[in-house]
Formats: sequence, C-alpha cells, structure tokens
Amino acid sequence: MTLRERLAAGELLILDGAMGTEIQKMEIREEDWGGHHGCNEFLNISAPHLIAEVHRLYYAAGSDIVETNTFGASEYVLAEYGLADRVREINSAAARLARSVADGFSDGKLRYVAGSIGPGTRLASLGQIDHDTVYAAYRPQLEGLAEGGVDIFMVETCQDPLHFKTVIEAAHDVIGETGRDIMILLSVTIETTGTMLVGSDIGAVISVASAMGVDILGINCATGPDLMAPYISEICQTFPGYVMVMPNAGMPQNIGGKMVYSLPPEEFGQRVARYVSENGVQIAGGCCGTSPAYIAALHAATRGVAPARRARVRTWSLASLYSAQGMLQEPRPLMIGERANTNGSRRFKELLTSENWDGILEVIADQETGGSHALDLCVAYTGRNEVRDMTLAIAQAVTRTRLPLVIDTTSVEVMEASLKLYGGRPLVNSVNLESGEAHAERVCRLAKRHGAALVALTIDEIEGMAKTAGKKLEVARRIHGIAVDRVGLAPQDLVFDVLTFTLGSGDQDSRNAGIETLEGIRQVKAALPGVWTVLGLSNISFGLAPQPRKILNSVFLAEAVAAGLDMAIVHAASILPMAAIADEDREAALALIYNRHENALFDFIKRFEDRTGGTEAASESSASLPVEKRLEQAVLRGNRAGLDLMLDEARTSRDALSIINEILIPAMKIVGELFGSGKMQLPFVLQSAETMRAAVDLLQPWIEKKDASKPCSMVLATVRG
Ligand code: THG
Repeated sequence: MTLRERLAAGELLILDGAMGTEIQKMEIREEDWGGHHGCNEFLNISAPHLIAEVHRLYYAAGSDIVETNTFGASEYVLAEYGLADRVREINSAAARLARSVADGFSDGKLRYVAGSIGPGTRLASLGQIDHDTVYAAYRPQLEGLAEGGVDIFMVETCQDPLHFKTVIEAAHDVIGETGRDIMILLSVTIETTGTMLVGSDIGAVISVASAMGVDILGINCATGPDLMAPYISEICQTFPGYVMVMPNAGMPQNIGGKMVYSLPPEEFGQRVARYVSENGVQIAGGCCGTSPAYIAALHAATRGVAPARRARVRTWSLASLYSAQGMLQEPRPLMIGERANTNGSRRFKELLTSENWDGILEVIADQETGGSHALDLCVAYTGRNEVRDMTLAIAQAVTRTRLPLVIDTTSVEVMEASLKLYGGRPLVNSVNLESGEAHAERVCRLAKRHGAALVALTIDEIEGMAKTAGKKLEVARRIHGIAVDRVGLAPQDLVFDVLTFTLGSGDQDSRNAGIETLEGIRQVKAALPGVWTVLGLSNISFGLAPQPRKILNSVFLAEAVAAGLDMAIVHAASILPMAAIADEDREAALALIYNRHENALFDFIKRFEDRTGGTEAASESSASLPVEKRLEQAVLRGNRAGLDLMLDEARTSRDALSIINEILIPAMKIVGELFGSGKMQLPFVLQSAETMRAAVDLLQPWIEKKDASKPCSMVLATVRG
C-alpha cells in the first residue's frame, strides 16, 4: 500500500525523531567532514554508515517514516559550505540511503521515506531573499529527493509563508515533470508568540496551505506538545487534508549554554497520542531533543489508538501575510476598500506620482480601521512602470496591513510580480475574455500556481462588457469552463463580477442596467454552484452628485446583497445603512434601479437638488423632532455633525448620565440589533460607536464624580472572528 492509501484508510503513521542531536552524540572524525565541518548533509556521502545507523534506530523504534538527512540541503544553504554544485547529488544520495535502510528490514512491515526540506536561512517576506532565488535553490533539492525515491516532500520548520509557497510551487513542478506520486507535507513552526516568526497566525497558514494543494499540514519545533494544542485543534477542524504533529521534547531550556529538553519520553508519547485519539492527527513524530527512546514511547502510547475521524472540510478564505478572512461574511458582503486606486482616486494618484509611499500606506491602513475586510490596490498609470510601482507598494504593504490584498491590474506581468511577493492568499482582480481564451487561461494558471482567488469580469472579445443578464451568464460560463475544467481552479476560487453601467447618465440604452446586473448576479449564483460574486459598487452611480450617489449606491448594494452578492468594492464611508435612509429617498432610488417609470432619474436627481452636501438624508424633516429622537438618529446614522448643540439642548431638561443611559445606550442597542439581524454592516456600527464615544466625551464635564474607592473587576471578552 502506498502512504497515500494508508492515510486515506484513516491509519496513524509514526515519523522519526531528531537527526541533528543524534549526529551530535556521535564521534565524527575530521576526515568524515571532508573539509566541510558542521555540514551534516555532507555526511550522507562522506559517512553514510553513520546516518544509516540513525535511520535504522528510528525504524527499529517503531517509525513508519524516517526523514532524510537533508534539512539544510538547499542550494544557498549548502553554498555556505562551498557545496552549491552538489545539491542534487547530496539529496539523491540521502534519499537512497534512507530507502536502503527501510528495505534492509525483513519483517514485512511497509516503511516510507520523507525528504526533509528545511526553511533556509533568510526570510523572503522581509525581503532578505527573493522568490526566484528560493525557487532556484530548492529545485535541485526536490529533484534529488525525487530521484532518490522519497514518498513525501516534507517542507518543514517553516518560518515564512512566502518561503513555503515558493518551495511548494517548485514541488508541484517536480512532481508534474517526474510523474511520481509524492505527497506534499507542510510543517510550520509556531513560536510561543502564537504566530510564525514573520507573524502569520495559524488561520493564514491554513488558508494558504489549502490553496497551495498541500496534502498534509502540521506543526513542528519551537515548543513541546502542550503549547501546540490550539493550533492542532484549528488545523484539524478547518484543513481539508491530513494533519501531522512533531513537537520538541518539551520547551527548550538554556542550561549552562546548552539546550536541554526535559519532557520524559513517556509523557511525550502520551500527550502526542491524545492529539491522535482526540483531534485526528494521522502522522506523529518528534523534533528537537527527541531520540529513538521518544519514538519507542510514542509507538507504545499509540498502539491500538485510532485517529479520531475528522470532517475534512475547507473553509474558503483569503489571507494576508498575518491572518485569514472568510470569503463568506455574515452578514454579507465582504467589503473591499476601493480607495487605493489610481483610477478611482485623484488623491491616491497624486501620492503615487510624488512617490509618497507613507501616504500610500496611510490610505491603505485608513480603510482597515474603517471596517474593510480586504483592500483593492491599483497603481496603473499611463507613462509609469506598473510592475515597479506595484512591487514597491506590495513589498511595503505586505508587512503593514492585516487585511488581504486585492491585486487590481489587467497586466499579467504585474500579477506575476505581485504574486511572487505575497505570502498570503490574495484575490487577483481580474480575468476576462477581452483578449481571448488563451490569455484568460494564462491568468487562471497564474492564480492556481500561486494559490490566489480570482475575480472574473463578464467581458468577451466581441461584445465587450456584457449588458444583459443572459449574456453575463454566458460569458461567466465560458470563464468558469476555462478556470475550473481546464486549469483546475475550484469554483470557490472564482469571484464573478457581472459589472454594471451607470444609471446616472440618462442614457436610454442603460436604463435597465440595474435590473440586468441584479438578475445577472442571481443567474450566476444559481447556474454555477460554489462561485462567489462581487461588484464595483460605485459604477452604478457615476455622474451623479455626491449625496444622491451615496443613496443610490447604498440602496443598490442592499438589492444586490438580496440577489446573492457576496463581496463589494466600496468606500465604506460613502454608503449608508438602510435604517438611515428616508423611505421616500429609498423609493426614489428603487424606481431608478428597477426603471419603474420614464422620469425616475429626473425625479431622483431633483429630490436632492436643494439639500446641502454632507447632510444626511431626511435631515430637513428631522429638525422638528424632539431632541431625544434626533440624538438617537445621530447614533444610528453615525453622524457627529451638530452633536454638541443637541447635547446642550438635551441637558436643559435632563442630566448627563440620563442622556447616556436613556438615549445613547438604547440607540446603540438598536445598532446592535440591526447588526445582529444583518441589516447594518460593520463599518456603520463602527461609525455609530464613534458617535457614541464623541457624545460621551462631550458630556464628560457634566458627569458627577462619585467616590470610586470600592475596587471591582472587569472582564473583557473578545468573540473570535
Ligand atoms: N470591478 C472590479 N474591479 C474594479 C471595479 C469594478 N476596480 C476599480 C473600480 N471598479 C472600483 N474602484 C473604484 C474606486 C473609486 C471610485 C469608484 C470605483 C470612485 N471614485 C470617486 C469618483 O470617481 O467620483 C472619487 C474620485 C476621487 O476621490 O478623486 O467613485 O467595477 N472587479
């Protein structure tokens, strides 16, 4: 049986323990180092009997799989020992050596070999090494291991997602070229900080690993088994493949300049066995400080223990370098900040032409606090070098924002350069059929190769932007065929944008633009199961004044979400929750969207002509309301204008505390209920909270100070996600 078949059958397989510490225990003669003192990997060819003995001890202790002695056998690591030209030879020899030890047993037990591939010495996400250098350095290592007959590529002790993405990319290439069935195992190291060295949390790791086609995901090194519990649990719940764990023999302690690991073998074995029986881990072994005695203890502790059954379902997500963001937001939509776009913002364009990178990063970061879930980034500008501008922007943005990027470009070169810099799982915006199927296929392959999700626009080579719902679906089906059937992307990797023309032009031809777009969303969601939908929301209202634009965008967004829209490219601050729009304004917008009568556009524009910019809808009618009601509306709408005057007025009839307790807090409660029922999106909730805070600040001087000598405890809880 192959390793793949045994994992599919739900079996547990035992890995080996540490190699480095076993080598340190041996007497290695100077001539064995062959002038490369300290290069453990050289021993594979200079003193193979020593390494073979370590493998034999582990197999004898109960390992089903041993790791080759090739942790540091990539090109730029071996180059430090002057061995850059012997990468393939060393890896191939190491794999054959482990294979021959496995074959030397005559007990009939099946034994496997994992090719160990370490993290190297430089961090790609921090710019210490680039994608192409990593790729080139690991290619010959992977080729050598494949040639020597490994069953698994074990990309382990990873510190940086951009690094492991690149190695896995090379691994898929080598598997494709050799035609061998080699499983891909990714094992990351989660530090005591709770993240990888560069700051990525386990959610980001799972998102990227799933997208990169990893068969087995695990954790090794850094800590003993105990501290791995939350990460193992999360991987077991949300990673669709198999799970591995390989802890140290307890937390490393520095005693007199030596690393000491103090967890006894039996305790180690029992703790790891619980990950098998309780969480469903299927591959287990040991990292630093573990020896054949630990593997024997693990083997004994897991005898007769069946791995818990797991659901093995994937949670679809995007990810930044640091954390993941579910593609399904509840309530919908996932909001993509639109401001960092040279085509959509004059300010951003000016920041780019003056190369004000701090300003650019500020535009990006501002949207993060404004409630966006992801960030569109477009730096296309005629006369400038887009590859250069995009790589400069992404290289800086990558480490400075927690939100996933949406790479907005039509250039394949820009996409590729961006993807080579990005350690997360981005959304590429976009592919279409304007330049034919071959071009679209190239973009799809690029997304697949780098584990990205992809926006697909309904534009074809003959008619351009599809205008009717039927045509939108027809183009979507063609792109779906290329992406899913030809290239192997999942339907959930695709985000269809059925596009819309503006309703603000009065153009006879585009009067049904809103209807066709909403119907297009409905048809795409119904006909292509699993795919997502997105809209550049502002397109619907181009040409209108800011105030009516805001109303139309907001009402159209609500209609689109009802039709099945999953994501929207928006300026969160420029849309309103339905609760903040007067019924008559909403009706006028709906008449325009659904083309209910000849004068819909005229009526809609006229409604807003007399209203001064910046004030909220229906403000004229609210002036006559009692101050309590006006304060409530200010909180509901997140509108701070005139707050000080309203509070002064309210204080003439009640004290400051009663304003807070009887007006402001009940208003926030309504906000909470609207959010809970999906009628108000997070950015608005934040604006309401800001208004509440501003009001409390203004009331502060009038709040009586009471003696607060009695101490009390406060518990703050944070809801995950
Ligand atoms: N679909 C997809 N991607 C897209 C779009 C889309 N990317 C670009 C664009 N459309 C979405 N981004 C914006 C950004 C800004 C504006 C509209 C869409 C915008 N800008 C104001 C204006 O033009 O009036 C403000 C200008 C300024 O500040 O200078 O409305 O549809 N997949």
